[in-house]
Amino acid sequence: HKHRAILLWFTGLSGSGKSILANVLETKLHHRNISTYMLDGDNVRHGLCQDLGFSDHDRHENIRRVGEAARLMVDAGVVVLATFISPYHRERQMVRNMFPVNHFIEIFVDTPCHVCEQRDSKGLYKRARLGEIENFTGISSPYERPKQPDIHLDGQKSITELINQILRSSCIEHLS
Ligand code: GGZ
Repeated sequence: HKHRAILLWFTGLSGSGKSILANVLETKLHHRNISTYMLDGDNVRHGLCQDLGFSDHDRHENIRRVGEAARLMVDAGVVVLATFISPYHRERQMVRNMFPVNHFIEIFVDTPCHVCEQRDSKGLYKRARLGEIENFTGISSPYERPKQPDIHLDGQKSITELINQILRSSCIEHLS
């Protein structure tokens, strides 16, 4: 059974919930026999982008390479789930423009910075406050909120609720 191949682009702050949502969604897609691939900081910043840090210039290059890699995978028929902070409009637009209309789905995981900082699952916000991490998004580097995301999620709702919202949205419903 052939399904449509698209890129699901999760954007939001560190700790907003991008990874967990993409992981749970990926499992749901597998149950529908859809082949997927996850692109995230962990598998990309250690390889394809290991020469890049978190300056504006490096983030731009990070997102550009991820977009191009995703394009190859979508060409190959895979549904790609990408989870990157991608804090700037410009880069998100750049990736959108690499794809045909409706093949790039921007999913904004909208969790306020103070909530992410309270969660601080990796202790990064604390380190950023102490000045141990430079250019930390939300603390010492900006995050430009998407103005018209394809899917806008309230990151303070439960994972189950948010997954259902994603699955109900027309772009995902018509995948297979
Ligand atoms: C933001 C940083 C930084 C700085 C390290 N700013 O919670 P995490 O750990 O796993 O997610 C963050 C990840 C962000 O990488 P991205 O490739 O998604 O960023 S971007 O899209 O802007 O290129 C965080 C960790 O890397 N991290 N330093 N200064 N996040």
